[in-house]
Amino acid sequence: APQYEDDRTGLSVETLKRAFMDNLFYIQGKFPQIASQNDYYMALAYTVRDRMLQRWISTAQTYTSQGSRTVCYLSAEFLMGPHLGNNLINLGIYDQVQQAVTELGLDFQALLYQEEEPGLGNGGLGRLAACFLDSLATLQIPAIGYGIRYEFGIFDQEIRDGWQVEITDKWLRHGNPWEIPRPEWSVEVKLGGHTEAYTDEQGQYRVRWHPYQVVKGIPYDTPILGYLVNTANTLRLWKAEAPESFDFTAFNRGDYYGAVDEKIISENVTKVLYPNDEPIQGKRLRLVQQIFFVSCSLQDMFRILQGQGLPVTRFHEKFTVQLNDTHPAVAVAELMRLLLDEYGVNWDTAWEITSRSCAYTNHTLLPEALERWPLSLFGSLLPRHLEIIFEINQRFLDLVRQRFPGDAGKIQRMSLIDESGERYVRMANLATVGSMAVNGVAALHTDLLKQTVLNDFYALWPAKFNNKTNGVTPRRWMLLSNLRLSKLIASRIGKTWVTNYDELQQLEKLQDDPEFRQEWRGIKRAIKTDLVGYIQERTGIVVSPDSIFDVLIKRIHEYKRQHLQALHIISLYNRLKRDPNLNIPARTFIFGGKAAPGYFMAKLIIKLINAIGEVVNPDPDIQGKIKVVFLPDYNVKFSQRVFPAADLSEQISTAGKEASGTGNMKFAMNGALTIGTLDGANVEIREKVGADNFFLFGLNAQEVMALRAHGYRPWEYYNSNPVLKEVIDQIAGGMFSRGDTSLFRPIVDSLLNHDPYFLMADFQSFIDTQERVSQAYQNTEQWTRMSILNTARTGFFSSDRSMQQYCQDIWHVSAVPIEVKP
Ligand code: DL6
Repeated sequence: APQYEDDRTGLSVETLKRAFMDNLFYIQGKFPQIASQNDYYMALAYTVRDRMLQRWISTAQTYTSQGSRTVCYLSAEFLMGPHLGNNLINLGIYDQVQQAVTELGLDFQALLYQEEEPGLGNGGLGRLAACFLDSLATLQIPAIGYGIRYEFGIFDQEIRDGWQVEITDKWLRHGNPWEIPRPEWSVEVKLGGHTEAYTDEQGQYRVRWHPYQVVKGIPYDTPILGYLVNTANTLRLWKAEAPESFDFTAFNRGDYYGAVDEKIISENVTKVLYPNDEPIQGKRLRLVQQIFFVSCSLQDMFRILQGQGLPVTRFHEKFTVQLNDTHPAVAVAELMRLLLDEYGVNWDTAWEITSRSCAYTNHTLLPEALERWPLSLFGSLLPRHLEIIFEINQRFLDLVRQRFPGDAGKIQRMSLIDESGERYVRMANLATVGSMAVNGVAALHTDLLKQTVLNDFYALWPAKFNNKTNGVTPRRWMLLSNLRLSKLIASRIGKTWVTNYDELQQLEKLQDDPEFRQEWRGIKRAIKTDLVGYIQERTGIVVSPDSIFDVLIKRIHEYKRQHLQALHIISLYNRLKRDPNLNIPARTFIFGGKAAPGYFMAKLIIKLINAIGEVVNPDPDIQGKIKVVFLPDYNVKFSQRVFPAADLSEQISTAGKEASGTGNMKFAMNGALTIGTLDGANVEIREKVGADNFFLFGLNAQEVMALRAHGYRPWEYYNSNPVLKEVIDQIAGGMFSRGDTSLFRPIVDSLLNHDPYFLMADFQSFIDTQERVSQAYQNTEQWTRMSILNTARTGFFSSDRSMQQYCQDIWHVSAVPIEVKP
């Protein structure tokens, strides 16, 4: 056996230390006395990346030589979170590396924390894409994640005077050790201009597109490791550049600055991620982003196909293209265009290939979030695509007329073009028509999708529709973020639950084991104590680890009802003021989440939460029984500290509004109990953990719809419920705004007059259920038992299960194990 391990692949602590110091010297160009924390982080990241490359290259070689069928996951967002810790877990070298770093006298956790996370997503949808990539690699499924390399991801959030302030997210400023640019695989994307019809030599009708502008896309590749397997798939993100560094015609005209302007315009395409929850109409650049990454990705697939010597007509055999929401829906038209115009395939064959390649995941029923582009904008940017969409539409509507003769309403609703006023292209209709499968992300969501938004399409093609309940990866959300709990679990049921999610059920037999329960509690308390320190560091607020950690972390949105929790806090505060000896456990209300910069109400809700904290936290009358904490800058890195520390998970959206939720799954897996409505995946979580181990409140989706249909009068609840009335009056009367009665008026007015999210209707049920939570928490043994059962019974929500279902039912792909060649 060799005495000396290779510096780039060796895994002994000694070799890791040597490799680390070598990278500090040769890559960062530093010696320890002057090295910054970031230099150390980079040296460590390169040390780990070296150990991934053999897997990555062997994976690519295997897929190429075997011509493996490949999943292409198209998503405008990938919210990956920090890579370093996750890669250590998936390589199985976490402990060795921790030891090596510690022996070098460095703080391992601080180095993990040093990583600037790539915030290339808004929330649930982008994070789901990241979990799916982890699971696909772990399942050894050939897959490429295709997206956009935004120079600035989701903004960083600061809280000043209780208000959200947005700061540019310069995540690339210190360099990104995980990506490798591949300029040799650059492609060009056409925009604007006009089309011209002609007849080719064979007498075929053809179309030529004369674009106004061309943008170059450069792929940046990041390896995505599977857990303890050799598979390393690729996340390929596109960066926009001008095709040449100078436009020589402009240069020759002497218009040097004009030429540079062109370059800047091109590079703007991938400058910034758009925050969601804002009207997108008219955001031309956003549509440019969509066609840009879709076209780059499809062209890349053709390059791969041809590289393997396959004809373009076998595209759908080689690739399955998943559209993550409608953001990449233009792929339907772009794939048709490439086949028709670039490869000379006839319409019927092109349509067969396209509609057998694409599948579409819907992530929202909110009408305002359904994408539609003004026809004028769409046509000016994508004249050829609009022609193709018209043709698809004509053929499609002919089919609808045949199936449902004389139903003009149906034609209007199903058309790819909204003609009710200003004309729009409806992206969800395009995605549905052009896909072989359409799925929702939780059972209830899929049912509602079939009954409402896509009901006409369901009537036409029932077999196209299927449910795929979301999941989250147990690697990041348990192993990495809750190592202590994972080790305890492993000590009793072994380690294979990490990839065999059913095995967590074996914990059920330990629910009554006093020793196990005590260890379980001890871990929760230790993690809570860590979070106490973090809360104090970030906000200056001192909280007790013995209080209930009651957590509501997610994007701020009226439908998610952070303000319902605010009403609850005030009502509890009122009770304690009246009776300071009230026998209820102390609670720490923890909030986190970003509001879209243009979403006024969401920003006002943040202000309200902070304002309540300012009044409640220092009040000596309540003896510290309530603390309200708004943790700034909610992101993946921060959430990894919070999920494991939670006792209570708040999943309180208006029933029928949250498509699935995935935070709800992370909480339950980490042993938090849920208080929630029958919304999204809460329904399935409750089914799995058992009704006794879940705090249910509020109207269900049918009841919400019925109430809306029969005329909902929120002020009736206000008038008839003195507890609610007092709370609303206090907000309106300036109790949380230093006497200013106008500040929170928009919230009060919305609740009293319209209350589109039914807070007033659900208030009493919420308060009563919170009271049950307080009672339950006082029975420590019983609470621990419920906590254990939540973890034991939520293995189903592993994204491995979601991915297995997509692979079987939609993609028809199978595992390709990778052998690493030395
Ligand atoms: O499917 C992932 C995630 C769901 O868990 C959330 O319930 C849903 O709100 C979210 N949707 C979005 C909105 N995007 N669009 N369109 O992020 O998807």
